[in-house]
Formats: sequence, C-alpha cells, structure tokens
Amino acid sequence: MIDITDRVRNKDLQSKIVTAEEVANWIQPGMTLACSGFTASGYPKAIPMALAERMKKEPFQVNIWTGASTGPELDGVLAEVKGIKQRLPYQTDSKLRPEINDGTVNYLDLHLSESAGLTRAGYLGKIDAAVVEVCAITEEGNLIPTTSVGNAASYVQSADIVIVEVNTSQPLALEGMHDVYIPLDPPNRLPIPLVKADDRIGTTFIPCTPEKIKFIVPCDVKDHTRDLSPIDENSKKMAAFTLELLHAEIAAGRMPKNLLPLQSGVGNVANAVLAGFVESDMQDLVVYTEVIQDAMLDLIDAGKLRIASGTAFSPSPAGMDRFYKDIDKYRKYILLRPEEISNSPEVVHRLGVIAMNTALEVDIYGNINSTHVTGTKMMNGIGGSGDFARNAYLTIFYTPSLAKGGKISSVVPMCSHVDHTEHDVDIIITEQGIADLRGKEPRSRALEIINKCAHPEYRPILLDYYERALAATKKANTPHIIDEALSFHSRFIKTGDMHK
Ligand code: 0RQ
Repeated sequence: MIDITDRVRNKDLQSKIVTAEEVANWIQPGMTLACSGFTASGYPKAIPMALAERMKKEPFQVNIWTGASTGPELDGVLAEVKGIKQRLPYQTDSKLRPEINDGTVNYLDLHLSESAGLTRAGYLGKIDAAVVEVCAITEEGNLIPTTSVGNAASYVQSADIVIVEVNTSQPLALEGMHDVYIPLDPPNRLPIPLVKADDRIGTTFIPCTPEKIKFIVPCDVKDHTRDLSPIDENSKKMAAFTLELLHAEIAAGRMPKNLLPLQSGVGNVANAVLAGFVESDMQDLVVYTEVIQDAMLDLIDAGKLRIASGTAFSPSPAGMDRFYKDIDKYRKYILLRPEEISNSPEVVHRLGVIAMNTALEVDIYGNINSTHVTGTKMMNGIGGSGDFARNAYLTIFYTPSLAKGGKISSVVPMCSHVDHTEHDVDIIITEQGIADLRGKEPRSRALEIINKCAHPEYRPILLDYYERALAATKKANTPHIIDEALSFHSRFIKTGDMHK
C-alpha cells in the first residue's frame, strides 16, 4: 500500500487507513455518496474504481453527488457498469450521457450555487457518506482539499460518515490555496463578507473531526484533465468581438480600464477569449469564475492577472506540470473556494462580474438553450451558467452561428428548451458579429440578432419568419407562429439525426 502516514498528521487516525477494496465492500446498494470534485479535478478515484470492479461481479447502483463533472475514474467507470442511479448536480461524461437520456440514471441538473444549500436543507435526501480527496489530514482531523473545493465542505458538514482519499500525486504545496466558507442557512443567513475577488473569508481546510472519519484510503492516481484543443477560427473571431465590445465599454465609461471580474465557461470559446486577453493591452485583470484553466497561467506570466478566484483548478496535463514546476510563483494568484461562494449570486452581483458562457442555441428574442439538444436530450447541464448569467453586470453568450456541420442554424425562431431567459442576456456573440440586446424591446432584438449573429445562409429564412410572425400577430410584443417556430429544425434536418 502507498505510504500516506506523513499526510495523516493525526497519529490516531492512521489506524483507519484501509484499501479502496475494503471501502468498496462496505458500500451498500442505494447509498448516497457525496463526493468532492469539480471538473476533472479533486475527485476521489481509488474508491470509485474499486466500487466499479465490485459492481462488475455484483451489479448494483448508488447515488453520486459531486461539485460538478468529474473524470473517467469516477463518472466513467461507474457509468460503464451502470452503477449510478441518481446523479447531481452536473456531469459531462460521454458514457453517462446516454444513460441519462435512456432513463437509467435520474439526473438532477441544478444551479451549482444552490446544490450545497439544498443538501444542507435535506431536500435531496440523506448522505450516507461524504467521499473526499485530500492532500492531507491535519492533527485536528481537518481536511486539506486538493485541486478543487466544489461542494466537499458542505458534504462533510452534512454527513455523519466521512471517507477520505489521500492522494499522493497532489502536492502538499496546494495547502493554503483554499478559502473555505460555509454560509449559515435561512433564517440565520448573513451577508457573505466578500467584497473583492481576492478577499479571504474562511479557512484553508474543510472543517472535520477525527470521529467522523471512518476510512482513509491511499491513492496516487492523477487528476485526469484534458488536453487543450487548438483554438478554431470561429472561436478566434468570437474572442476578437469580445475584446472589441469590452474596449467600447471602457471607452463609454461603463467599466474601468482593467475591466470587471471575468467569468468564463470551459471549452474552445473560453480558451480563445482568455488567450485574446493575454495578447491584448489589458492589465491588472481580475477573474471571479468557477474553473481556472491554462490561460490563467499565461495571464500570470504576461503580468496581466491580479487574482483568479474559482472553485477548481483544472488545466491541461501540460498546464498542470507547468503549475507544479513553478508552484510558489503561481499559487499566489489562485484562490479556490466552495462553489456556493465562487458562484454566489450575491457575490457575482456585488463584484459586477462579466459572465461569458456558451449556448447550444439562441433564439431571435435572446432566450438561450444551454442544455437540451432539440429540447429533449440532455447534453451536459446548466452548470454555473445560470448563477452567473442572471446576476452578472454584463452577460454574454456565445455560439457558432451554425451547428452540426452547417446542417442547422444555432440562431432559431424559438429555443426548444430555455435555460436563460431574454431577461438575463445582454449580448450574443457568434463568429458573424455582436448582438447588443441592452435597451431593446423584443422586436428590435430580433432584427439585431438575425442581422448581426445569424449565418448569412439562414438570415433570409429567419427574417422571412419574423416578418410573417409580425403580420400574423399584428405586431404583438413577441411575434411568433408557435407551431412553425418549434418545427424550425425539421425543415432542414430529420429530427432523428439530432438525437444521435
Ligand atoms: O456535440 O460533439 O456530439 O457533435 O453540442 O458542442 O461546439 O463542441 O461546444 O464544447 O463549447 O459546448 C453548450 C454544450 C457547448 C457547453 C455547450 C452539439 C455539438 C456537440 C458540443 P457532438 P461544441 P462546447 C461553465 C459554465 C452549459 C454549462 C455551462 C455547456 C456538442 O458550453 O455544456 O455553461 N454549457 N457551464 O454538435 C444541436 C445545436 C448545437 C448542438 C452544438 N444548436 N443543436 N446540437 N451542438 N450546438 C462550466 C461549468 O459549469 C462546470
């Protein structure tokens, strides 16, 4: 067994060190395991892998709660053996997705900022065990998180039993990068005392006691973060439009020269936008987001970042190596908090965040579908996009104007599913241009979105629809021909193809 005695600083707790297989055998069908992890960072690995091995011989299911998505050693291995019954609050695993869409898995797609509070209130049921990856356990039994905080602190607080994976691939130098603060619940809730992105308001550990800890398992499996894909042309164009827009905001006196705190989703567009900042003339940037990726290291190296606050540090494997090589330099710029704080509507609103997230499709009035392909099949989930979109100072959504290899338009008359309403969306950017929806009523928004963001091939079709809807409704506030709006895609593609 890997030696973790130096990381279990409470000597009495060392007697609780067992193998992952022992814990897997203790787990009972139907249990709820509330795990650490947010993106492919800081999730337990040895225990789910051992559990999946047991389930291969003896099929059963458990409920898995986490911070957000995880890596293949948790969601992937358990999906392969159909070992998950209920999953919340977010996931992105390609093996789990079909099980969500064929009824095998009950998926609760939650606003990430709300998931810890719902757990504490008990709406979601009882946690049988919190399963948490740590760098180390302190003398007092407190837990030093690794590359994410997610919901781990609230899960530990709510659970009677805590199972700890001590991961020796996670360096002890991560200690000190966390700021763990758990708000009180109503009616005792107080303002979250965070007024600047770099304020520290909590502890550097997840509070726990030795009595709660039932098992401690060694693990040396690394976070399974993904390689960066090269930035495509559309994303580069969307990044350039973003910089153009933000420069105009500064010129109009609506933002300071170093902007306002930035939040960006994950993926190609987010990478491109952040890479655009590295090359821009912007200085002294502040990031208040969920996921901290490679581009933050670039911003630090370029001397352009004051602080990046998030809940997960999830760079590519190369980015992780780069971080570890120079950890003393980079750690000063990175703070990891519970997702209830990184995504807090109250804090996002107070700081005046610029929220930048990606949509599957947008409609001509500014509603956004982030989750459901043709309105029924779950892609990933709302994640933190709603936390930021509703509460940010400036809310931007991105999508390439065409999807499915150009077979369909991402700008549609009416979204087949709405995650973010027209009331939450300020700006839409595609590779075609910027639609500024601020101060515009629905009819002006429609023309702005069609003319600035739709692909030229679909623009006449969308304009024709809009003109006919205007006539049919005698210029109603939001003109629509409902049946036609919802069957828009089927004019171009067999609906069945969309479900693949
Ligand atoms: O599917 O790979 O099967 O072809 O959607 O599309 O273009 O790779 O885009 O990786 O940036 O993801 C909205 C899903 C975009 C993501 C979404 C199909 C397309 C492809 C992915 P295939 P791309 P991205 C921070 C904030 C919600 C959560 C969020 C997401 C697949 O950004 O999950 O914002 N957002 N969280 O073919 C049908 C369309 C489509 C379409 C794309 N119009 N119709 N299918 N696709 N457009 C993160 C966290 O919260 C942790």
